[in-house]
Amino acid sequence: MSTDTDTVKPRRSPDKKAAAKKTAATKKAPANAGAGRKKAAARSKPVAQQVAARCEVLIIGAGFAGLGAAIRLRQQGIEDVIILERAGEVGGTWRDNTYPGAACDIPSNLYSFSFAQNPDWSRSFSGGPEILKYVHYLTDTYHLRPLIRFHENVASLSYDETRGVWRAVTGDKIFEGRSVIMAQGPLSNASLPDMPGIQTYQGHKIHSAMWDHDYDFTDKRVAVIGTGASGIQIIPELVKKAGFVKVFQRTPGWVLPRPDFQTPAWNRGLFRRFPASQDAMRKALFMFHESMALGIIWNSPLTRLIERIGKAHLRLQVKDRWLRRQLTPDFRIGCKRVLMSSDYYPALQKDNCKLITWPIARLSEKGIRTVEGIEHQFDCIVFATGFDVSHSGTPFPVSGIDGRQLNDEWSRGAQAYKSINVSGYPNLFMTFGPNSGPGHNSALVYMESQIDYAVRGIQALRDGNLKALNVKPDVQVAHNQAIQKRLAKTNWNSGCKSWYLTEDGFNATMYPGFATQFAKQMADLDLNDYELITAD
Ligand code: N01
Repeated sequence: MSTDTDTVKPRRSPDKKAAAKKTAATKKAPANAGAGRKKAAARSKPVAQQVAARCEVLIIGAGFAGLGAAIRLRQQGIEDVIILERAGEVGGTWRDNTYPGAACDIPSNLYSFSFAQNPDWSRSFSGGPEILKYVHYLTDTYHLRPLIRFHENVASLSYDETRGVWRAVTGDKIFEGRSVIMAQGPLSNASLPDMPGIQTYQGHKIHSAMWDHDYDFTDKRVAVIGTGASGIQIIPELVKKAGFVKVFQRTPGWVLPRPDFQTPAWNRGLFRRFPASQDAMRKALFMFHESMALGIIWNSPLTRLIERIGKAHLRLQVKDRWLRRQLTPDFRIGCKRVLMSSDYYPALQKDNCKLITWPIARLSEKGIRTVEGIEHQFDCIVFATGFDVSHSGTPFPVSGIDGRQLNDEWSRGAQAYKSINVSGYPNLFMTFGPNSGPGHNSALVYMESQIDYAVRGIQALRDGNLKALNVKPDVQVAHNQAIQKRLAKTNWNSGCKSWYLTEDGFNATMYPGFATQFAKQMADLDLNDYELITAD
């Protein structure tokens, strides 16, 4: 057995722990929470660091959202932009998730920016490396590198209301911006589960989002914990190499076939010569995914039809009745993220693969002990167990007017106005903010409309010579009441457990509607919804 040292450590932020305690109290999220503000303000008081740079717009994160925001800002003539990136390269999710088999489960023609389409996608569903190449293409084509400060990990963000300026504190520097676009991504913090014995295990540990490319899986005894979107992509690759793979499944998910094929050369030529043809393809894909919302988001006859397709896919690929039973989901399709794979079920049936459905009791020195008392011994455990999602907290302390802390206000579930602004935090724009998650369509479509909204807001500050735009609290409350009312009728809130929900079931993640509705809501920046604070 390998005795390599750990590659990742269990992570659970103290903020999140505190938030979890508070969430137990109630299911209803408050508009504002004042308690603890003074203490929190003191905590976040800037230390005596030097201001490294000032700019009009600070962007946090150089993934798809941050880079897209910088492109759109510049296209509107807003050039004074700094992007703070904690790593040494661009790419966010696609830089970090390099596990074997990483790919997107949304067609590439839709999983790209409408203003920077790529006619050369090699496959219908491109792999991680090709998506990362596209991110690099965006960075270089739009000359974004000079804007990026690499290795600047934002530790806190605070608003100086006297000056109307946001201060981002990184290790030993301060960056100031009149506006901030938070684009750090909702799934950027890999976390190992809080499993008993996780520190005891002496073998190799790898998290899906922090892959160890130096580890040789050849002939190794490998466990994969987790059968979500990451797990089902990793398993078919591991069974090709490892001695054996045991898959620890807690909840079987709905799996639909993934029609992945190589793009024919004529098709790429057509897209290059006639960009309108690619536009038309993108629109067709968009409308197809929109129609899926009727079955994925809401419970309808289409839900049953999609479930039938899922069951037929399972029946076609798995002949063993007992295995089929173990893989049959017991929740409504759409409640958790729908999985797309044509090679996951076949991989599970390879001679060197075994599905384990007994719950895990604990990790031991040599492997995993399941509740019926068996110890499974492994050289390596792969954790495809998901991320530390901040739906009831913020990735770093954010303090607004009067030192109010976003973490406190969100302790019972995050909420914002149109997913992008929060009252008391002027000129702060979020991408993938509360209730902007798509369940059926491309995340980039949602992201683009958020970016354009932020750009319009920043443009309004300029045009009106304003110091700040602060969304009115009552507008935010009314918006969220409507969102939660609509969410109550969706499949996400139909009773299963997923990363979309807080521990007490509050849905701070998903948008309860079509992507078209989301884009429509974001197309309209109504200044009446905001307190306009004029420049002195
Ligand atoms: O994480 P997940 P993921 N003991 O949270 C199990 C995006 N993504 O990394 O279902 C045992 O979905 C957990 O079990 P259960 C996409 O948005 C996109 O796979 O909670 N098992 C589950 O099976 C996705 O939704 C692509 O019962 C434990 C799994 O681990 C998001 O990333 C590709 C456990 C976690 O599944 C996250 O996906 C990949 C425990 N203690 C990811 N803790 C695309 O293709 C957790 N599990 C675009």
